Amino acid sequence: AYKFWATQPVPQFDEKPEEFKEGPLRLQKVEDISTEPVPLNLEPFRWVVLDLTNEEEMAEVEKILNGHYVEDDEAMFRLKYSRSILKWSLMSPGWKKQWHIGIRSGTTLCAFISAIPVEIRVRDNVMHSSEVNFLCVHKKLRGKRLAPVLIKEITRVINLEGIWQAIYTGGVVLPRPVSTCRYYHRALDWLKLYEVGFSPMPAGGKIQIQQRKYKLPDNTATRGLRAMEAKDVDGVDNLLNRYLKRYDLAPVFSREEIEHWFLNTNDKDGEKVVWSYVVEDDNGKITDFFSFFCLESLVIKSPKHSSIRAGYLFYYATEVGLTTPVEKPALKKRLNELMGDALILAKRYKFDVFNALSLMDNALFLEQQKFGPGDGQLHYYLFNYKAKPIASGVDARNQL
Ligand code: YNC
Ligand code: MG
Repeated sequence: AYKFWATQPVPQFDEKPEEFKEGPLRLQKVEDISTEPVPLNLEPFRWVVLDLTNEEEMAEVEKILNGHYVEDDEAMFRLKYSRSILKWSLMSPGWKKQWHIGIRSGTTLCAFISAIPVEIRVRDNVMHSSEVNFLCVHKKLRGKRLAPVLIKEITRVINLEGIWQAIYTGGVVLPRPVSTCRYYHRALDWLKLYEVGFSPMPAGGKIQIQQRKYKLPDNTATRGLRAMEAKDVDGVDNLLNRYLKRYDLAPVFSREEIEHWFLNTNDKDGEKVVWSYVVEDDNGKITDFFSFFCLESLVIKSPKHSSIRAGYLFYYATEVGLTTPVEKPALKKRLNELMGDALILAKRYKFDVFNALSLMDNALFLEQQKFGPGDGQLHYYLFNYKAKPIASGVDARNQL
């Protein structure tokens, strides 16, 4: 049934995961990779590399994504990317211009795909890899098999850098997820979410009762909690990379990446996209860390509200998870303290909803913090790497 994906180096559905021998599916050499773009054979389309340091070209990417990117099943909401969040997610350390690929018809950008370099660990194997995102085809050009061509072209330019693996996610089922997560949502402004049709009224419910259910204190409670600053980069680097070792599939962050993903000071004139907090103990040691980013959704049809401001839980870490053996009740207590404070901060910064996936140790706090399951699932995929199913871990950047 998967005409294109059946030809790609990914595990297929008729294989038995218990028998998977973990590792790459296809071995190639850079000298065997074509230096010519994949043929488009489709008039009037042509390939373009987008220069995102050029504000006009960035505006074109913004335009196609904001008009044609991911919507919910009922087409009520569509992800809405600010200039700042696009810079943050597409121009991370080591980014390459040639990994920002478009298809133009005349002067119009009508399709896009991108990748960034990342270091990914699958169990014990750390790989220089790529993260593919923002695959988008103009609504009027759907179903014309442009997606496979875009995927083949990004594969080619990634391969030219001597990189053979990729991680990517999607709401659609393809051969073959290595992990599957569910989205959870925690209302911060319940009334607004109700008015735009995101949150239903429970049977026999009342507005005031719902609002009371989601009410939060004004102030955070964790002693020593404060916003992360430049001086905390080493402390966070150390803590987070140790914490991520708890999981079977996780990124390995360089110091530069810690700065980029959690402080994002490169985009000085831009709007704030990421909020990061640390807990410093009496000896000046960073013992805990959490972060969330802002991604708006356009409300396609509501007379009253034009967008929803969503906070997405990003990475976190706590020393409490690093004692051996890990005491689950202690970790559960600590994560609930930290996430309770994250919600208070998100509310303070005017977020309407706080989202988290069922990844990392999130199961320990989702229910207690009044998150509810959404309809959306997020499937994680590895390209050219066969791995047995992975229950925990995974890369939180893939919510972007
Ligand atoms: C998808 N999301 O199954 P088969 S996520 C991958 N990811 O192939 P056509 C997808 N493949 O079944 P359309 C996919 N969606 O025949 C569909 N496909 O094997 C497959 N939506 O192509 C599909 N963005 O061009 C089928 O489909 C083939 O015109 C059909 O275009 C699809 O960014 C799409 O949801 C998604 O803009 C572009 O619907 C379009 O419908 C669209 O006829 C709204 O394509 C936005 C949206 C996707 C968000 C994302 C991650 C993408 C990962 C791509 C795979 C990367 C692999 C690694 C490469 C590097 C390797 C190295 C090293
Ligand atoms: Mg198409």
